[in-house]
Amino acid sequence: MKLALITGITGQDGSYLADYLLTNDYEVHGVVRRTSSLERSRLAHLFKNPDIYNKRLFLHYADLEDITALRRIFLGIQADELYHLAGQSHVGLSFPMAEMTCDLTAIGTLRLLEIMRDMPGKPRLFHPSSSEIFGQPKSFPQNEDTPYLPTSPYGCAKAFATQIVKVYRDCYGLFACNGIMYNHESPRRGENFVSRKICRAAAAIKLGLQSKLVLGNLDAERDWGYAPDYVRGMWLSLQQQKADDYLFATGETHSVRELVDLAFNAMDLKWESYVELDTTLFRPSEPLRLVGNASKAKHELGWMPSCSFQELINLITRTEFDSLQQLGSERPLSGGIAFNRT
Ligand code: F7E
Repeated sequence: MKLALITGITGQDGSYLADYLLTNDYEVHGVVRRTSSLERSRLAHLFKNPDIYNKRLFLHYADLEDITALRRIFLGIQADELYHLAGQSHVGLSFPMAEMTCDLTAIGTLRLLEIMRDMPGKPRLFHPSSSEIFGQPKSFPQNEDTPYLPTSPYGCAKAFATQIVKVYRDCYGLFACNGIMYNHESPRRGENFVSRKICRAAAAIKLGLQSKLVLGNLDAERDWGYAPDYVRGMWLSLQQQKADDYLFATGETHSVRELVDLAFNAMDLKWESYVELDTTLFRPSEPLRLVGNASKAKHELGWMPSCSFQELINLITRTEFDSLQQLGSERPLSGGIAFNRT
């Protein structure tokens, strides 16, 4: 049985990756931050399974800044594969929280590489890079050779982390891969990312639980895919003979406005009646359009995206509708206008 260690296991990607690896007979260890809330809802289905939790799925407490705790966990587990998914992943919030973002995302990755260098049996490392490293690219679609021109603290931190992974691979022979991930969404996406925020609002408005949706830049264009596909790409990257970098994207671009239109259409609503713009939600700078060319991953890994943009937005909106209907109005909507300023 192979052993995998996942930092950021409670996030969207971490939870899908845990599902994927457990289905493929792995023993999975996750590193989690200590927080005052014990809610780890994306893993709830695994905790409930007596054949999985504390049998093939184990959680360990450590912060990314706590090198001693991390080193102890890494040495204790001696994983075959290490998926480093933890970090501050909200691009908008990286402007007010620039130092924290760079410390976790850039220096956090370097700290992990340093621990790996000293380990006797070195795991294979997957690092999720981001299309944000390209910022305002000069060529479309982007590929693995497109120069980095990040426009946010998050993009800068990811550019550093991506490059340092390559440096450690080349200098120290580590099996370390970057996956350049374009936006990938699902019903498990955090509520302050635009796909989930919009789909949740459309469902809540349909159910009479919310009256309006406040958004920032509707003209931004992104390449949006389905998160479980991207998690499969992470695993495939580590199954190759040689460590390399791969870009994961659908090759299609859509605007935030199109996303709004699809989500509200799925609920038979006209979005123009409910959406308000708020300039404070615009970022100081951001990529206008990003679209990726995943030919290398398709040819070398046999990777393919499985879900169209319309299917993805329908899936998230309908899942929101069902879960909000079940919850009724008992739970306050954190994705609603009162709380969500991102
Ligand atoms: O924004 C615009 C916003 O926050 C998408 C992360 O996973 O993908 C993600 O980063 C677009 C941007 O994702 C709102 O300005 C308009 O143009 O869902 P998002 P992101 O910033 O693209 C990349 C690849 C990553 O690596 C990141 O970790 O939507 N937008 N109005 C808004 N965005 C948000 N969040 N909220 C709004 O109200």
